[in-house]
Amino acid sequence: MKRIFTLVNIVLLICIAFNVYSNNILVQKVALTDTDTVNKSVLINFDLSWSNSWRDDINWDAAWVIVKFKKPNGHWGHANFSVNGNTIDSSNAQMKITVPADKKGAFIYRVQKGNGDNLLTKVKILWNYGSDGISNLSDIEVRVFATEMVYVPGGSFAVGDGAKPDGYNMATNLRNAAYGYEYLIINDTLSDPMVRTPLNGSTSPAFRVDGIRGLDKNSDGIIDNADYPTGYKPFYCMKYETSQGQFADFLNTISLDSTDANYGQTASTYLLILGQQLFPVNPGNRFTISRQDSVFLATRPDRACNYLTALAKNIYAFADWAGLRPMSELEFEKACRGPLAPVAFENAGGTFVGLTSPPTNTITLTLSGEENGTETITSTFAVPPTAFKISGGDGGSGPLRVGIFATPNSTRISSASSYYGIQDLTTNLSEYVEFCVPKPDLTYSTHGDGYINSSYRYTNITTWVEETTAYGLKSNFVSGMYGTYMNTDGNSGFRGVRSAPAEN
Ligand SMILES: [Ca+2]
Ligand SMILES: [Ca+2]
Ligand SMILES: [Ca+2]
Repeated sequence: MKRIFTLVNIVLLICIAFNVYSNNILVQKVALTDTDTVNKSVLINFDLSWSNSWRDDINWDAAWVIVKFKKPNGHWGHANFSVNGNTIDSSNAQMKITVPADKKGAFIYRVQKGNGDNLLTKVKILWNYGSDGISNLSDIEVRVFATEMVYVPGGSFAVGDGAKPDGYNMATNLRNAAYGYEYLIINDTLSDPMVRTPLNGSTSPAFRVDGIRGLDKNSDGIIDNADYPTGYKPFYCMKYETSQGQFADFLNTISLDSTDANYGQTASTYLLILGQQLFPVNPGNRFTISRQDSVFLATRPDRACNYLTALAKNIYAFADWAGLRPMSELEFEKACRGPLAPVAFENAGGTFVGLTSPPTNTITLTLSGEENGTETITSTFAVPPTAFKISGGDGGSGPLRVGIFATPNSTRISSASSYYGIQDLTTNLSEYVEFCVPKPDLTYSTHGDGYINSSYRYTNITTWVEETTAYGLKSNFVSGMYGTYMNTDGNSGFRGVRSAPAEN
């Protein structure tokens, strides 16, 4: 038996502060100042705050900030930031602003170890508006969006958890091609051959992964996708699932590229048409976004957004709009367990889930308080994504407030928080990630540019989209997932990632 468990670099106890991870990032006091009409630049000013930020020996959290602007003709655009000239007037912690080379947004994060609430005043981001086709700023509307992300550092990790697919939320998994269901290590050399084994169906051709050099699709020792997101390379992952408030923000500021065939229509027309197309046909399951005239409104903005699917393609559209990208299944496993050794049938909290058949919907969760973002849940364990009944709050069956299982007293196990402090990876909604077989074309360096497409794909990044089997749903296990992406139910969600900028 080939046990290579010791090749995992670090096995540490978790020392991230698992305090309250409420989705309370806040942007206030947005203003434009210091307009330079010659060079066509302006400072976008805003205050930014979020709770329970940290930086420790392992990693840190960050805000990912993007700006959408509305031209006098009503069309929304995506602001490209300047890499230099960005500052923060005042902060209770030493912070850094990093704008990646594609200029699509800014990461703001601690540069020194510490934890607590971040209170940043007069964050100033330099926007070269001339480069975005704006000649003057009169009648420009600007909206600043921020989402919490978590840095997942580079390094070795394990893929697969040694468990045989059991049919319950694990219809397929990755395993060592030569050794039963044994897991593999992804490091800076070419891995052993691995395969995807479905519960019913044929095992995939073997492939190999080199953490740095990329993906060998056919296991012949020659790398075929050198830019594959292997999980070994560092990336930022959204701390929470996309919320209904975030998805409504997206629907309200859809940006079409000026070269798009439908750009000639009035902006309000394509906003309505595209927004409606990206919307569930028969929403239920605690989905609260509705269209009121030309505005999409979420009455429960902190609740995770369901009906996000590879089938409806709204996950690509959202990732493109946000300047992010989908996550590979290798990155998902890395984000969950970090460098720790796998546990069979474990969840993101690192423990055996203990469920090999679907819990019946007789499980009832009790919510306390109005569901306005402050509600809490009575549960001694983080409940996996499944159909359960909710008593209290709005009742029904469906997604909860993002991060609800993390409380001041919760542990990594009780809240199923990941090794890196990412929330709800194996709880709340199931989430779409891209398989590394059979469609291994995702690339580490390709991110959304802020503009979506009016075509049926909704994104111009064709390597994200596959019509048949490229995406699977991660449910309650770190390893393994549903074997198909053809799922449009009310229990599927999404979170985006972004590869770490060169400067960090
Ligand atoms: Ca090859
Ligand atoms: Ca989830
Ligand atoms: Ca795009």
